Amino acid sequence: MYAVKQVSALTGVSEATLRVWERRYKVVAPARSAGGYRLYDDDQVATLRAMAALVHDGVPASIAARTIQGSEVRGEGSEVRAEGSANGEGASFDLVAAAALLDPGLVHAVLTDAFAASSFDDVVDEWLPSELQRLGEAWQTGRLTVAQEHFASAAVTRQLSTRFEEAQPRGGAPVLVGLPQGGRHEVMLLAFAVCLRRAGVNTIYLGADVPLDDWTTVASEVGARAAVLGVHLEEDVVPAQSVVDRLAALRPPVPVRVGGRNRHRIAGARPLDERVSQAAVAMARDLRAGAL
Ligand code: B12
Repeated sequence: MYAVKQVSALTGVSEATLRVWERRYKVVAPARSAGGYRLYDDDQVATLRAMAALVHDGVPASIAARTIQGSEVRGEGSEVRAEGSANGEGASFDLVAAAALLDPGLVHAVLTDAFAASSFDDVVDEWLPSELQRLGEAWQTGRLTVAQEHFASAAVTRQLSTRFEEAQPRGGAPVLVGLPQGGRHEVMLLAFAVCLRRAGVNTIYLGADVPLDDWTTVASEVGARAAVLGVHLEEDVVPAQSVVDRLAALRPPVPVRVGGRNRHRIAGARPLDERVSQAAVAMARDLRAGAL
């Protein structure tokens, strides 16, 4: 049997936290010595080690507790929702916790619950950017691996792609939406493409890392009405500027609008609103009014 001090050394968890896990989450129920001190057996130490590993990976303690107790966390977005708010961790539908668990059912449930709880516009303007930022922080601070981040952003992309397909394709000269060569941050751009299609615009989504020459080729082939580029990183500025310049040199010229953090650094292209749904509605309005 081990005293609490020894268990703390074996698990790397402070004595105070061990007591909280016992009281609040009932992960273990240590025996007591004659003097009333806690005594843990090998199984209990193993349980606490497993819990510590999950928490270290960024899983909220309450979810970690239920996971190791084998309760029904998997596939239940409502569990994550309850935990998110109980922990005061901000997001009600916790994408980061789902990513940490690498559980396809759970991440799907988190996303479908988030989309079911609010309008599509609110999800893409408020919830999604804040969750992506949390995902980025967890990744940057080592609480999530690159694989866990990829797992979550791929799931988000799948959800958005489905909604893009569901939105009714329209006629008329199309608007091209994509990232410049080298650019790979496509989640919000895809969200914008969904909003633009929903706003009644014939939208061709080209996706990430589109080579420079392809922009002009495609624009000429389809008779593009306009183009939208995402400009996220510093490194995206020069390739994005080249696309804008090339499309401006076509006859007739193809006007470009830009979104993303570095959008203000592009000359000759109007920056879009930060919120993708607002940006799409405004662009659709301008297209209808011939003001583009
Ligand atoms: C997911 C992700 C990835 C995924 C992208 C997958 C995909 N399919 O999109 C992958 C793994 C590919 C990736 C790669 C990299 N990433 Co990354 N990534 C992220 C993460 C977690 C989310 C990105 C995202 O979608 N953000 C969307 C929102 C949250 O970002 P935002 O700038 O605030 O955007 C706002 C508005 O501008 C607007 N918006 C955004 N886009 C658009 C588009 C339109 C049209 C409109 C209207 C509005 C709009 O919406 C937001 C709401 O306000 C961020 C974290 C973060 N804080 O963003 C890191 C982050 C952007 N990545 C980062 C880095 C460093 C990289 C890499 C260089 C890592 C590497 N060493 O390989 C590469 C670069 C890839 C490349 N060449 O582009 C850094 C960037 C730091 C910096 N210099 O600014 C971040 C901030 C993470 C971090 N904290 O370090 N990444």
